[in-house]
Parts: sequence; structure tokens; C-alpha cells
Amino acid sequence: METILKSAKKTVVISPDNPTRIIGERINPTGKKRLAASLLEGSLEIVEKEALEQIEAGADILDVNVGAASVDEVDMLPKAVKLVMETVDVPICIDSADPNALRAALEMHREMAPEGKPLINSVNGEEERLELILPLVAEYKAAVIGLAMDDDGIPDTAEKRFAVAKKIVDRAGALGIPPEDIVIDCLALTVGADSKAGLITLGAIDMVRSELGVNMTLGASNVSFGLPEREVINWAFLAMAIQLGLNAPIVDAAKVREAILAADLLLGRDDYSMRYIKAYKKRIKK
Ligand code: THG
Repeated sequence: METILKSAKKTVVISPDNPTRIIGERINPTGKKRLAASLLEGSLEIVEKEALEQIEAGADILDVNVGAASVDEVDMLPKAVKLVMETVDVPICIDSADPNALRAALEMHREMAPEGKPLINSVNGEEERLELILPLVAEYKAAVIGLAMDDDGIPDTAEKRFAVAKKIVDRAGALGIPPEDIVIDCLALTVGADSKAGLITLGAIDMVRSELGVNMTLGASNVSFGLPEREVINWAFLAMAIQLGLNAPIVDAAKVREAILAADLLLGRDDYSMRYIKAYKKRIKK
């Protein structure tokens, strides 16, 4: 199962046989007051800086999200997508809850890279979202992240999250969108609130990999929200999730790349430890 994403110049293949691909999460004003304020003024300087830094840190794909209070996403999202595509050459993950902003950004992406293929973040199992987003995915021949939640919220069992994932894959299929263009997100919730939260997510990942075979993303760092030394928890969780089938986490590359390289190495996806050693050498040179 190969999810193929393309910028104007670069193709990234997400597949269980490939190393884990990192979707860089930092172009997102959530929790970043400075970025939120600058977006409100129409400035994209921080977006450009974050794009460059994340590529330096080893991101393979960049998530672009400009959603903050009072920001006009229909105006700003295509501008941010354009700037990121001019600044770096990796594929783009277009992140918005607003279908009009998604459409505007998809138009811009098509203009900048007519042969390109972005990832849309996201659809979920809610009837309304399926009806709004899946036609866009088909029209623009994009790939899409499918969140394992629906009109009843985020299910509290692995089986129910799997069922939502299957529903999304089936509904996409009915519109001619193949399963390789669906990247499922089994959703990470903090273990600080529910000690079984990690286990439920891992169980869903396992089921999605074995029964649907599709590729998977995860906003993995959510798992440690509210706890001290979050990185330690995130590293352990990523290793487990990657073993079970997560292969395109949405994370801060600067904080988790070493752990991901170690997981890939231990899972036999890094011949002669080349990627691990190369990253180490680059780090000690600084
Ligand atoms: N699944 C999918 N997409 C997602 C998420 C997911 N997109 C958004 C989010 N979750 C992943 N992206 C972020 C972006 C920012 C933060 C966390 C996840 C974040 N920001 C810091 C804060 O709030 O404290 C500020 C970080 C900083 O400035 O260093 O935490 O789950 N499909």
C-alpha cells in the first residue's frame, strides 16, 4: 500500500516497507501566540522560518495550518501554501476545518505544482464532513487524512475507532478514491486523563494495519499532554505505534526524529544503520 505525495520537484512514498515519514507540525498557530498574531497582521515571515527549520530537522512533508481566531483562512491558507512551496520542495499537507479554505489552497497547489499531489488534513466519519471533503479529494486527486471519529465523538474503544476508519475508506472507495489515498489517524489522547488512552490508540492502529492495510498518521505528541518530560513519553509511544503500523506521524521533527530513526533501525528499515548514523553525524557537527 503506497501513498504517493508530490510537490513540484519531490515525491514522497508512505508505505509499510519504507522508513517512517515525518509530517512536520510546526506551521500551526495552536499554542503559538506569536505565529497567531503575525498571521492576523497578514505576515508569513514565521511560516517561512518554520518551513526551513523543519526541513533542516528532517521533516519529509510539511503540514500547513493557519487556523486561529479572526484569521481569514480562505485568504491566508493559499498564501501560506504558496510560500511554503516556494521555500522548500517537500510535499504539503493542507490542514484546515474550512472546506472553502481547503479548496482555495488546493487551487493554489495545482497552480504551483500541476503534477503535484498534496495530503488534505482532514476528513472524519461525520456524515457532513464525508459529504463536504471527499468530493474535494476526488476532484483534486489528492490524498486525505481520515480521523477515527464521527458524529458521536472519539470512540473509547479500538474496535469502534477501527469501524470509523473502515467507514471512511469505504465511503472514499464509492467515490473512486483508492485506499492508498487514505491515511488513517487513530487519534492520540493524553494518558494524563485516562491511563488506557495509549492502549486504545495502539489497539486501533494494530487493527487498521492488519484489516485495512492502509497507511497511518498520528498527532502522537497529544499522548503526553499535561505531563512532565513529555519527550520521554512521546518517544516510547512513537516506537510502539510505529511497530504496529503508524508510518507518517505528525510531529515536531526537531523533538522526535532521533526516536523515529531508532525505531526504524530496530524494525529493520534502515540498512547498515545508514540513516541513523548519518543523522548522528549531522547532529554532532553542529
Ligand atoms: N491529527 C491530525 N492533524 C493534527 C493533529 C492530529 N493537526 C494539529 C495537531 N494535531 C498537530 N499539530 C500540532 C501543532 C502544535 C502543537 C501540537 C500539535 C503544539 N503547540 C505548542 C503548544 O500548544 O504548547 C507550542 C509549541 C511550540 O511553540 O514549540 O503543541 O492529532 N491529523
